[in-house]
Amino acid sequence: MTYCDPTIQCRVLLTLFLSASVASCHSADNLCTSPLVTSCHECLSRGPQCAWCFQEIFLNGMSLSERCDLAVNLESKGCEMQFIERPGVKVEVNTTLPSTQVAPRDLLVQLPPGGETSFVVEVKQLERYPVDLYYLVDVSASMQENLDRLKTVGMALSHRMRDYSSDFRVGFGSFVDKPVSPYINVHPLKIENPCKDYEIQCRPAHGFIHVLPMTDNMTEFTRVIQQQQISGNMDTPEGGFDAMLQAAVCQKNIGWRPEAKHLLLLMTDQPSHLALDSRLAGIVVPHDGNCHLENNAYTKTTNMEYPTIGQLAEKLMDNSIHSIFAVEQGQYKWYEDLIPLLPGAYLGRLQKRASNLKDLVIEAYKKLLSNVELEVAIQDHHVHRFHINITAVCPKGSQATGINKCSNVKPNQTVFFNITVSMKDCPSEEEEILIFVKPVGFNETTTVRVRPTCSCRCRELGRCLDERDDALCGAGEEQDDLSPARDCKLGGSGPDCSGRGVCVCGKCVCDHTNLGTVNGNYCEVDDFSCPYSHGLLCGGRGQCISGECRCESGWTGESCACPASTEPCLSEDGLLCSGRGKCVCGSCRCDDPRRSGQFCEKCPTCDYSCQSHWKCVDCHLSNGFSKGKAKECNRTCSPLVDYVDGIPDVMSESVKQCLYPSSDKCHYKFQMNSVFDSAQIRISRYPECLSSQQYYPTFIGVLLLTLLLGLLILVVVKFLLMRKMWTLRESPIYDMTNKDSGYIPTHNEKTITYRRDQPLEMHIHVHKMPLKEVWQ
Ligand SMILES: *[C@@H]1O[C@H](CO)[C@@H](O)[C@H](O)[C@H]1NC(C)=O
Ligand SMILES: *[C@@H]1O[C@H](CO)[C@@H](O)[C@H](O)[C@H]1NC(C)=O
Ligand SMILES: *[C@@H]1O[C@H](CO)[C@@H](O)[C@H](O)[C@H]1NC(C)=O
Ligand SMILES: *[C@@H]1O[C@H](CO)[C@@H](O)[C@H](O)[C@H]1NC(C)=O
Ligand SMILES: *[C@@H]1O[C@H](CO)[C@@H](O)[C@H](O)[C@H]1NC(C)=O
Ligand SMILES: *[C@@H]1O[C@H](CO)[C@@H](O)[C@H](O)[C@H]1NC(C)=O
Ligand SMILES: CC(=O)N[C@H]1CO[C@H](CO)[C@@H](O)[C@@H]1O
Repeated sequence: MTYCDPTIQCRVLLTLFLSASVASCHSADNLCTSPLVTSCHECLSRGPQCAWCFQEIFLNGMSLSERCDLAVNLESKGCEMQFIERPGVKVEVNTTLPSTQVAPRDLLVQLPPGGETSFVVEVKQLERYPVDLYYLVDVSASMQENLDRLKTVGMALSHRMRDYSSDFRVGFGSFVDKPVSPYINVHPLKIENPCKDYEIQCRPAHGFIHVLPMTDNMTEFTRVIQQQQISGNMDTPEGGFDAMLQAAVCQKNIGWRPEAKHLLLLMTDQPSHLALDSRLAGIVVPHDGNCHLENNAYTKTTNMEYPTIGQLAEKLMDNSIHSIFAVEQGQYKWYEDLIPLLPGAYLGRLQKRASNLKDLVIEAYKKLLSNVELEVAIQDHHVHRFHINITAVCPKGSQATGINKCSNVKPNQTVFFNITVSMKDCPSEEEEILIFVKPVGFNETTTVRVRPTCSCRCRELGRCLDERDDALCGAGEEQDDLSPARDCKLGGSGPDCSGRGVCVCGKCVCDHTNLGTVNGNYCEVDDFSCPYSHGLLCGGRGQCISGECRCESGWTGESCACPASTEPCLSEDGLLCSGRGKCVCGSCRCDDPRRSGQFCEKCPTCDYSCQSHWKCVDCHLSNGFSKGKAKECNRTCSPLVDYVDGIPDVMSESVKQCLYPSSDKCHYKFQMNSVFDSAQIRISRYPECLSSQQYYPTFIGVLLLTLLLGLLILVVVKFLLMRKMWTLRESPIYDMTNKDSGYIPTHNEKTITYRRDQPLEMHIHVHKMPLKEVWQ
């Protein structure tokens, strides 16, 4: 009969479609990356697609949030596979449990928050089942006729059922109502015999009495029915639900067989009391849903409320019970409204004197078996956490009635249910959450054990939640390193991680800022807070540590822009900046602000007269042109002088030729570059002197020449004056009348008297110019 032999792996038949729907999302809408994510737990909570890298050396020093990303991104960023905490959806099927009709029986589902998974549950209705039918009969006075009918119907039904069932058993129980006011008349005599008014002997009212456990001995069944007596009560509704619940949950007493189809037939001509009706009788304790039978009588009937419909439905489900309501016309409507609330229930119209009872049961059984319906139950306080979508895939010839039900399913046909489970959020505690997938009326259930994957193997960097996972956490030898003694303070003081990160297990995990990246063991290194040079942080020649450039060797300065060596400042003469300046940051800073040039060698505004260098030349001369002693000459000239054997005549504006007269007869030639004055003073080693033989003749020559020239001028002047005198005598124009023309006073005498307090006489003698003299 079984279609899935437990010894054979049921997997073959078990078409399980797993579709782990891990949304592939692209970086544009990547939920995982957020600076707010600082732990694996937070990361996984962001969505099923998020993964966490717990590799310790991953992106060393990077912000923690970098560890949360899509798994593919983490991998491309360099996180090794085994260090990626990926919540992934996993479905494991436990094939160890035998199953005849429902497969799989046991599923383990790993779900991350927000994750979703689908699986398929197969349900197959067998051809023939053992059947347990329990007659639950309302024995209030009005039911007398029905009860009489039952005495005869038992045997006949048993015969009819052989066509449908391999093994048919029946049981019997009776009910009236809670035996308290106002449901019954509490007059002592009426309690004893509620039918006293009708002069009939009937038995006291009762909540529920279990009369006959399941049996296949129809003789016995008939015997018991015949013994049944009518009872009585006062109000119209009866305590049917109270009795149903007990009949459902008291599995042992009733004798329900696990392998059988359970049919609970309720025969009544009245509606049933509902939970809160019991308050009329002052009963306020809610029904606890448990079996309370003692000596086959329901003991809590006067203490506990009627069950709610939900409670009843749940208990019927749990105990795989199909309920059949055989009610009379008058109450049909009332029960019709109730049926949709009770899974696997059948409502049939009971005719007068229960004449159709046999057919009704057969009809109900056939109908109930042809319906395959799935119900899902989630552990109480987790209901809100899950969303479950069921889609029934009905076999040929059947109809889907609702999403979770197929009707008209024939024996041997299989119904597939595609079940999608999604978990919205994580439970506060690590626990396995049970979801029961139960086909109505079947003795088999699928247990889905949901294991929320909300926490990580490694909760934090390098620290394992579970010691067994040490290897996975990649921290085997690092464990000691993570002792609390190790701190995150640079140099043992100051804020943790330089105030730019968080200390996790003694290791800094640096913040992520928009300015740039922060890293280093103490988050002390960054790429933005140091001086720049040539557009590069620390000139590209150093590390930025705690806001200061730490330069590569050979470089110095705030932004590592300065060569550490003074070599660039060495002028040709081997001195720093020609001895006229200091070497600052690889270039010369001249002492004399007028100076310039790479080595302070230029000085266009300095004094360049030849004389200004005489002192210098003199110094060199007095040192005898010795290179060693030249340095003793003053700075102003000592290093700048070059001694040459002879000064060539250079015709250049920048070169000045000078003489230094060392004595009367000798001079030293020197040459000075007016732009590059310093190094370019070149002094001729040898003086140029005039010898005495050469000197005197020249001198006398010049002297004689001067005398001769003077005489010549005198002669010429005399001659010109004589000519003038001649011309004056002959000219009438210059007739001086009475005056002696030969007399021209040679002096003019004037006496000028200035009037003052003490008159002072001044005599000014002005030589009179002789008239005849030529004045030029
Ligand atoms: C399968 O289910 C049985 C019974 O529930 C259980 O004992 C067993 O450990 C499960 N096996 C696996 C692999 O989950
Ligand atoms: C069936 O029940 C009757 C009376 O209750 C009894 O006499 C008979 O032995 C029973 N049959 C079996 C097979 O138990
Ligand atoms: C369920 O019912 C079937 C058919 O009657 C039976 O073979 C199987 O053993 C039952 N399963 C359980 C768990 O009782
Ligand atoms: C349930 O699944 C069906 C079919 O896959 C789909 O049409 C429907 O929208 C789903 N309902 C919900 C609430 O997800
Ligand atoms: C149902 O399946 C069983 C076993 O596989 C087979 O013996 C039986 O004939 C089938 N019944 C129908 C109606 O197909
Ligand atoms: C089950 O339902 C899910 C979601 O509606 C769907 O993705 C999947 O393909 C379905 N599986 C089958 C076997 O129909
Ligand atoms: C030769 C010469 O010029 N010597 C001078 C060098 O400079 C010092 C002071 O700087 C003077 O005292 C020397 O007279």
